[in-house]
Amino acid sequence: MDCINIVDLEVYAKHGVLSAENQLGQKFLISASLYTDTTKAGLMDNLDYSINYAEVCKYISDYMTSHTFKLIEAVAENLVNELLLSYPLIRMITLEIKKPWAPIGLPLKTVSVKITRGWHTTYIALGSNMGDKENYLNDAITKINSDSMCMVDKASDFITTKPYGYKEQDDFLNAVIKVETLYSPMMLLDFLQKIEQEAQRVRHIHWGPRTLDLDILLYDDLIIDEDTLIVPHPDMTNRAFVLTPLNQIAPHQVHPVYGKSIHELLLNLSSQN
Ligand code: A4P
Ligand code: MG
Repeated sequence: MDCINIVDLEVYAKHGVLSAENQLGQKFLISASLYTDTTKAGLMDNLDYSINYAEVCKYISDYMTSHTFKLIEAVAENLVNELLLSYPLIRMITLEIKKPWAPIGLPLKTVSVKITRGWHTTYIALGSNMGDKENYLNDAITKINSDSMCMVDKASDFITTKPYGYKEQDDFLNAVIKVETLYSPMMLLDFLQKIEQEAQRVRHIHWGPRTLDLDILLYDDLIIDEDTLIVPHPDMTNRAFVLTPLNQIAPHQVHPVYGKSIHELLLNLSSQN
């Protein structure tokens, strides 16, 4: 991806663990790589299609001087989030904060923290088969979209489906949404589980009735195999109630394990049934 680089922007600010650092302040040097697509701005020679680096430098300088954190890790984490939220054209940032005057009682050139954060594309399956199903799905989409760390980019139609797995239960209403998020996969899972809990979801039977089920289907091209999170969702390729709405919004998306598009996976599944 294209990149706009800011190198060693100098700011006098008051971050540090020692109280002297918070009172007297010291010099910080900030470098930022702003990943974005510069093609349109380049072809049109028009700043409206790019990120104004003068504005970003002022933003960083103002942020550094109007906040006080103990750790430069915290400065970096918070500043990156604010930049990603304030400048929608930035897809990813690598930010380095150097502290050349770090008071450690020994000579050093500089100490720094460098982090990379950005927007990620994830697909989330929604399901409900209790109470006002449509309302549970709509409510969940509104909650996800209202969170500052998430933007719902696309939503499939809501489809009524016969129960898969445990059959002695009401029909489901299912959908899939495409979400741009700043959450890591684990943070996203926590966030979605909170929304499930708010829907008064109680778990009695595995694959049994539920007011709201939110499953992470895909997260970029990542393959995750942790105790509490498996991505891509391990059973998604066997589920028409997942592949049908996913195919509606992302037919050409490639499954990172099988290397096949969602459209192909749906055709395979249909031919088996
Ligand atoms: N977990 C692991 N990976 C993921 C992931 N990618 N996304 C863990 C979300 N969670 C993931 O899930 C149990 C645990 O899975 C979570 O705590 C998380 O750490 P759960 O939803 O709390 O429990 P569950 O519902 O009993 O099991 P599960 O496997 O989530 O059920 P499913 O797979 O969601 O299936 N038929 C139709 N037609 N439509 C449906 O929507 N849904 C189910 C439930 C069954 N039949 C259905 C439908
Ligand atoms: Mg689930």
